[in-house]
Amino acid sequence: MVRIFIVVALFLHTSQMLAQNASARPNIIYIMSDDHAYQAISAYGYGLNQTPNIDKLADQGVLFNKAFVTNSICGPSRAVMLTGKHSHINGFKDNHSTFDGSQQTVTKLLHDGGYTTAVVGKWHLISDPQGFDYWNILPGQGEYYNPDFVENGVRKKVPGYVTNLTTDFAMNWLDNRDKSKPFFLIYQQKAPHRNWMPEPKYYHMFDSTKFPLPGNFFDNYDTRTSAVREQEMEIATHMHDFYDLKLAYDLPKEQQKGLGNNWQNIFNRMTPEEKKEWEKAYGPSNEAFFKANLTGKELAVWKYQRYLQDYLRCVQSVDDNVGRLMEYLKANGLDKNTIIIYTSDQGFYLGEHGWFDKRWIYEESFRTPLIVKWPGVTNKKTISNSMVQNLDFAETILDMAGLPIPKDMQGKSFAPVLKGKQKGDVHDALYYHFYENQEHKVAKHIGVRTDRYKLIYFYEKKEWELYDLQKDKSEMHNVYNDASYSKIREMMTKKLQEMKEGYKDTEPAELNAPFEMKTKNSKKSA
Ligand SMILES: [Ca+2]
Repeated sequence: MVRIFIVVALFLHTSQMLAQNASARPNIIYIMSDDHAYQAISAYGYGLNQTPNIDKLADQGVLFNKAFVTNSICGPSRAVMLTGKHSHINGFKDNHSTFDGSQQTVTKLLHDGGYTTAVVGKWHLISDPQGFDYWNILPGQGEYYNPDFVENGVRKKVPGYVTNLTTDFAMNWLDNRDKSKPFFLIYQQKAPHRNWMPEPKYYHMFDSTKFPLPGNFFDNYDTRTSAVREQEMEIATHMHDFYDLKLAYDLPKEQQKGLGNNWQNIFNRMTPEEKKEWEKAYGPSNEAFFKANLTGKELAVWKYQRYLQDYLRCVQSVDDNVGRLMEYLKANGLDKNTIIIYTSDQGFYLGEHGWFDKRWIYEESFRTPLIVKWPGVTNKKTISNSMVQNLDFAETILDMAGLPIPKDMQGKSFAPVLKGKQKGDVHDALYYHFYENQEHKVAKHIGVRTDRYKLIYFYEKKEWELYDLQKDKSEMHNVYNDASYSKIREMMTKKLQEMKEGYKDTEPAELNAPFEMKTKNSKKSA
């Protein structure tokens, strides 16, 4: 009798512990939109648009003002997030790479640690996802209208708008998941990636809005290196009339090449009814545009306005769908124990320096929005100025899940910042390396940013830039050759060298700074 009692008591004790553990371990939803600029989230205070649902996350979470990436482009950023390792270590350096899915990832560690795992939406790592109980991803960049999805290896065309469909698939998996385990869901929107095709209900949003031009929209790149002067990402010059600016529908055969062909294929995904609705929406303003016959600065400003209208329309659907997902969590009793991370794979230029796109270590593309809501931990709106990086995401997620962080990951958990236990910087300096120089002619570069200064080395061109961010937030004045900054230049060059070695980056082999660096030995002999 006593023995039976002990056995029953032990059983009850064990099952209680398991239940407690399960409830103590938070669910985690990692939301990453593609190319979502922090300037286009109203919680960041830029006033371009309203994102009430993302703002609600910030109302109960920590909004990071100084979150950065290591390599500002789609695939590489995703690989860094999954591995907690720089591009040269995880092997995915540019969008022409293929991710080695056999390596250690945060997903596999969570899965081994008792989580059920899924990824829906944008993936862009070429190889199939590994470590996920369920995956339903867009092939490549994905399409806005009636996109193909690949569900656990099976590809099919799905009618609908991509941003809504991604949420449908996420909620469907949540309904059908293994509910005995905590979950980790990677929910990644394609929007608002180029070529910015809005949901029909937003075709006329911002029709009468005149967006203010950034102060440096007509940047002439004075004091900057040839790397900057030779780029091809200016709104005025490098946007495509049909693919980017939607100034044509069906194109004549001879124009159906390059991005023209891309546009035609995208347009042809629409049903005849959808095409009619599209032409009705864009037709009158296109007609007015052709009549006006704009040139020079007026033409550049017109392109900027259309770019922002379409970009921000796409963002609106992203925000709606964050709202849908949050409502789902609440309705299913999951809101109290689910951590929400909202971020983008990098920042984006909304006309700053006259640009669209990303890639550079300059602030708009180096930075990324980051908001973390952790129920029971981050209960009121908090702004953090701690420097953190997407290199830290895997470590932070493992830390929040109560799992150990492998020693070979290169970032740091910023969970102490979320808990309010750490006020200072997570990093005193950040290292950056951009490799891809095919599209937009952005030269390869490495760089380091401290709280005040930024040093950039375009190593194939052997050109340097240095910025004092306290005096020059918009990075318009390269002070590399300014004698009053010679000590800073030396300090930052040493920092770059140290970080490059610390992270085991071997490219470029030498920094070849155009001045004699005082080493420890030369100081001694001096
Ligand atoms: Ca991206």
